[in-house]
Amino acid sequence: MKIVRWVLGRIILLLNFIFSPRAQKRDNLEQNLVNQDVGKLKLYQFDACPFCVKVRRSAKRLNLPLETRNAKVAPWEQELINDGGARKVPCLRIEKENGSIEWLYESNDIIGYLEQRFA
Ligand SMILES: N[C@@H](CCC(=O)N[C@@H](CS)C(=O)NCC(=O)O)C(=O)O
Repeated sequence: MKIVRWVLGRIILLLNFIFSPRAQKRDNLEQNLVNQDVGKLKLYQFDACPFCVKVRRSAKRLNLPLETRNAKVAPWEQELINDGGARKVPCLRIEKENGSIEWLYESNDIIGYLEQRFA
């Protein structure tokens, strides 16, 4: 079962690489502002998780330099469990303007949030 999952994961990564989405274009000023905002977001994820790939594709389409954190390794795994509340990926850590942190689970909700904020 582990091997099947590993093989499927590699296939997903390969397809994602071959059919990489095209990034939305912005002028430099606008892109710099977006980059600044995206700096407050961190995506806790696994490389070959299909739900995480879906979110990363959305970030790429929206041209967001979204930092990813591998939730299989320290310290991100423990941070996700302790602060996010569950060892489930993808999860978006959102640092708000007042400094408070929101942990957003569910790939569709994360994509909805990114699109609503950056599309
Ligand atoms: N409905 C969720 C499904 C997420 C999900 O099932 N993620 C798996 C990885 S693909 C997970 O975090 N499993 C927990 C674990 O592996 O510990 C979504 O769309 O984000």
